[in-house]
Amino acid sequence: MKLHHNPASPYTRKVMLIAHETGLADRIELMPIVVWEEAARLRVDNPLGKIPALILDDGSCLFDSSVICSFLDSLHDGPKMVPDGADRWRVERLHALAQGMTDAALVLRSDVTRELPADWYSNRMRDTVNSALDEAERLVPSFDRAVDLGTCALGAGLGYLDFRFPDFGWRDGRPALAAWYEEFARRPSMQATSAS
Ligand SMILES: N[C@@H](CCC(=O)N[C@@H](CS)C(=O)NCC(=O)O)C(=O)O
Repeated sequence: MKLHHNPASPYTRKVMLIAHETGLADRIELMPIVVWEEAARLRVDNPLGKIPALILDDGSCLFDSSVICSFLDSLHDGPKMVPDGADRWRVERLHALAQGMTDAALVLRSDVTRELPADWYSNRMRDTVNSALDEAERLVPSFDRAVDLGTCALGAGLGYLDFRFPDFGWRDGRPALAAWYEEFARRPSMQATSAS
């Protein structure tokens, strides 16, 4: 396994902490990257242009850090990093708290480093949305009419784009995704939860 990695990234560090604690660190080859300078190279593996991203032996790539940690936890026979039973929700809640705190600290950090041109960060985020949409367009044939956590997250995200960014034009050039969403948006769950 290979990990797009930078020691300054707290999410990457969390993954490597789990790898060490579960005895898997030796199986991971670290591939150093500076995300702000090498977004194009990173997006080949992770459409979101973020680290950590773990390349598996079959060439597929797992992201984000929570998914990678769950994957690593499935590979070993020692004590699980996310326990079963009632303790699971205590651990998951603490994880969510730590993630939220880290997410907020990263926003503070990007404010500190704002000698960047005014639109640099929002342009990068726009590229990330488009790159994720392109990947979703590619994945639509694999959905097979599934209703699961993945398709519900996608339905919610696309609905948000329509709600807050009606001129974004996310359907342009993405006919499969547009057709999938048109049908998914008719589900009673989508109708019952619409903000608009
Ligand atoms: N939710 C993601 C967050 C990953 C993340 O934001 N990583 C930062 C580095 S610490 C990054 O790659 N930022 C680049 C960007 O946001 O474009 C995870 O848990 O993996």
